[in-house]
Amino acid sequence: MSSEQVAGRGREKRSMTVPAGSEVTGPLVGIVMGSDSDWPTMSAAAEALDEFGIAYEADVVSAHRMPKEMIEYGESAAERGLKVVIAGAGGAAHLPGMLASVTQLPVIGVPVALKYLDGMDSLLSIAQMPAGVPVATMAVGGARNAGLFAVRILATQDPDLLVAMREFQTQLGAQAKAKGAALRSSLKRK
Ligand code: RP5
Repeated sequence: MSSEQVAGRGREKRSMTVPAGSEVTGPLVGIVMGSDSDWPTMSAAAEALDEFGIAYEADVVSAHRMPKEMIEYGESAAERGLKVVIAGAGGAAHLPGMLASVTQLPVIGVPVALKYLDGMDSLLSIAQMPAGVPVATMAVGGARNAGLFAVRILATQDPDLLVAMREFQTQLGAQAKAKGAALRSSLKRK
């Protein structure tokens, strides 16, 4: 996957206000990953952001293979207008923690499962951060929740987004209740 900027679909794209007071549009969330091989997992974060009309950018920023660019990405993220960074990596997954060390933005880490160890290596590499440098670590492969968590962070400053999240949660509850009803009715038929 090449460097790309993807605007939110489905809802009107959300904009941000830069310090000078002028209204500009740009990505609010940066989705980065150690390799394009992480994208099949990480694309679920992008899909969740799309559902809420959140503009995002997505790129490969490898902590080990392109460390200088990785530091530059983290250092410039806030001034470029990003509000949240979602970082996914597999194996010795140092990308989320290293980004958290050079940005003041919230970093959400997604452990990507590789061929061996079922993603436990990725999970521990991302979760076991030293005090003072937090990373909000999702479940192994939990990129959809990373996207939804980013929406929740943005919703603290956006009443419309808060309403949209409430609607989403209501729908989620309705779907769960429908599953229960379907299960109960299938048991009655026996
Ligand atoms: C990690 O190494 C990446 O995040 C990816 O999960 C893994 C494998 O990368 P490739 O060899 O597929 O490029 O840094």
